[in-house]
Amino acid sequence: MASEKPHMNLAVIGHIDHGKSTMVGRLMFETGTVPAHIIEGYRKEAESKGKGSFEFAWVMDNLKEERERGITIDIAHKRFDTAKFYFTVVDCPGHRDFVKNMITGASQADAAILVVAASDGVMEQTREHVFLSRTLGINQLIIAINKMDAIKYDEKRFEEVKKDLSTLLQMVGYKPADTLFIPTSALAGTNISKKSEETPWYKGPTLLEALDTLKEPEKPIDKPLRLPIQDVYSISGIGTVPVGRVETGVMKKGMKVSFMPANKEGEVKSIEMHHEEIPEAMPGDNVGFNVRGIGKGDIRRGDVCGPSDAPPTVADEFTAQIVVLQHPSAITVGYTPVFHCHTTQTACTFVELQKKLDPRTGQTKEENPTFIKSGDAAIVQVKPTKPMVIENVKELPQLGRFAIRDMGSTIAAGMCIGIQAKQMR
Ligand SMILES: Nc1nc2c(ncn2[C@@H]2O[C@H](COP(=O)(O)OP(=O)(O)OP(=O)(O)O)[C@@H](O)[C@H]2O)c(=O)[nH]1
Ligand SMILES: [Mg+2]
Repeated sequence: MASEKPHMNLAVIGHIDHGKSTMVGRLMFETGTVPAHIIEGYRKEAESKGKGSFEFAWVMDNLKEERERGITIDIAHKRFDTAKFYFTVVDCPGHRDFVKNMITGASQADAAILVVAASDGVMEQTREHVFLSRTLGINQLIIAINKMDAIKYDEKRFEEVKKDLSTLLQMVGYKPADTLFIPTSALAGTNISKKSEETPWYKGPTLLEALDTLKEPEKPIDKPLRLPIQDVYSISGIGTVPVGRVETGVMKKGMKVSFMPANKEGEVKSIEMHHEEIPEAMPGDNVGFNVRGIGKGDIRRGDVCGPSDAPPTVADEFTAQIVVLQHPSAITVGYTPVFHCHTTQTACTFVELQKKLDPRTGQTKEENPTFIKSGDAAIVQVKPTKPMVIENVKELPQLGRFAIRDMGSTIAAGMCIGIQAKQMR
């Protein structure tokens, strides 16, 4: 059902086992989205399978393997309402093998809750997720310092973890002073919907109150339409139905659209959201739409749909500003990792290292460096190994950010600051 409340896409991120799924389950419970008897059912079932305490996590973790291993593998979308917003929440996996699923989740989010277990503090995927959120354009972050029950609600430990997190936030460009840090227990329900007596020293908002302080995302409706394709279906009686989220602009019925880099054209016949037909789709809307003139095999995930008179830009080469998170040795010309940008995953070659920058000030430290390594920021020239759509971050930030991955880990992240476009017709 359509809601009167503004819509927010929320990602829940953080290191493995820090309580993300439990937190989402708890939020669904406290907002009345999931009734108590369902949780009770999960509690009994989980206990009988030796997985006691996973009852809230199971609201999110539906896959058999997820439940057996007690971890999240794929991203799952759920909906819940607060006083002010209706949220689509994406519970991201913390396991390092599933960071690519976390990237997909984070790239659809307007805001994130970072869950950090008070006992562990800042861990490897805490860093990686914070870094990725920033580069994927999540500007609003709320921090839940979780499992406070496991450390007897100790204020000193809370402050310690908060300090470490502040250093991390500062480093990647979030403002710690503008960020809410909340002591929580997802399992016990501490400071989620009610202030807890266990933390009399804490004067800030509960998690649900904090969620209502988020700012509604701007809807870039005056920009040209950009809708990265997530999937393409062929539905009998209807035809080809690509699905994806509108990033910028508006899609209207009757519109002539182009898919790039497939370089195919068609006309939008109908648009559907949550199984209801709608006349137009706005930024943030996840839609399926039927296009006349396009076959299922003509387009695929990673293509971007835009107006035929202002089609998405296909890059022959592009200039990127990147920050290297971790690389076992050094990045040199010729290196060809995979770039994750909107819904595409494309191998791209570093063809030129132009400048090394000071990551804090952005000032040039070295012209034409021979290599760059972990912790460096740089401006580089990149050539995709096959055609891909990317946009200048100044014009269309939603399509201009990317993560760079290689051998199962995130090497770097960055944004496109210049494009040599390929002539498509
Ligand atoms: N004591 C305590 N345990 C918690 C709390 N929150 C979660 N847990 C426990 O931590 C374990 C992992 O919880 P999950 O919610 O699955 O963690 P996750 O962050 O979703 O893990 P991944 O999705 O695999 O990254 C489970 O045993 C939970 O019961 C909490 O606030 N306090
Ligand atoms: Mg989980």
